[in-house]
Amino acid sequence: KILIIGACGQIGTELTLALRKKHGNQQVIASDIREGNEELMNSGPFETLDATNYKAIEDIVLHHEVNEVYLMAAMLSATAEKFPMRGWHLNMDSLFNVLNLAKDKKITKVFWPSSIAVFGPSTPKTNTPQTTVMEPTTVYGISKQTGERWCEYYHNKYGVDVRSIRYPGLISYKTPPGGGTTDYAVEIYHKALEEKAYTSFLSKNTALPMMFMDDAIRATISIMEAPAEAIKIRSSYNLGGISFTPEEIAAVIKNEIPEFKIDYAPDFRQEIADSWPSSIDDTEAQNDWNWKHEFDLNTMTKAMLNGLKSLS
Ligand code: VAH
Repeated sequence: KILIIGACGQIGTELTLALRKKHGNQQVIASDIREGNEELMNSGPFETLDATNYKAIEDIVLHHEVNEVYLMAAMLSATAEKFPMRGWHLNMDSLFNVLNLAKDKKITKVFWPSSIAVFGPSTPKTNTPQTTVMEPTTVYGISKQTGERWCEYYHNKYGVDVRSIRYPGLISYKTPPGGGTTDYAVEIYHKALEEKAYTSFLSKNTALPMMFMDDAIRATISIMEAPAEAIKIRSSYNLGGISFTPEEIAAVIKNEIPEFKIDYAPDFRQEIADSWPSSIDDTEAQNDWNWKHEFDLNTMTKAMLNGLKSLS
């Protein structure tokens, strides 16, 4: 059985639905600190769970005969800057809980998300390579860089089969934006439909690596289904996708909504965005487990606007 921890978050929600579709609703247990949307809650088993509580996770693993865990619970970049110690403890304690369950052979496979936030101002900004200088300047980025080091350590020292992806900014319409710096690119679609205008908290030429959620979910399932010997990187894989600025995404939205207007009021999140790369080289993911993204800015924009309209 599969357990998703943080199943009601931005990735967790869509990952749970995709895994239930693939394996059957009863094979995938969703868990989170709070309940999720109707589609998620009505489609299969749910457990309330604090990801920092080892015993609580162990009870669920034993009770439901779980053998694979996707740990999707985390505090994202902008929120973690407001609550550094809470962010650090949530992101790290939850990872140690799951890695130790695997070390003790109570589960056999782990997925853990990293992020382009592991890169910092001294990292090469364009086509950022898999192995490079990484001096993250955010609590979230530090926790993800440390988490990668521990995943690789548990794999090398204890044979834990943990797999990880450095997600770019993810764009989706099924869940509201959740405290991420890249979430301007989610909010902009909601505001374009509701108000035909958006004030971006990042400046117009801030290019960031991004990906439509459908691609990210496909990548997650793909890396987990690859044979263990194909996974040569046990810290975390770069995952490229598209790269755009607020000005560029606004221009594509205008193609669909001609009267859409954007203006710019950078806030504290500008400094976070400026510390991250603008595009990512994911050659290793392409070579090791045949990764290839499908959505570009145009097809993502159509999917986002149609998706939001279908929910309203
Ligand atoms: C954030 N969406 O903005 C997340 C992600 C690369 C960005 O880690 O914090």
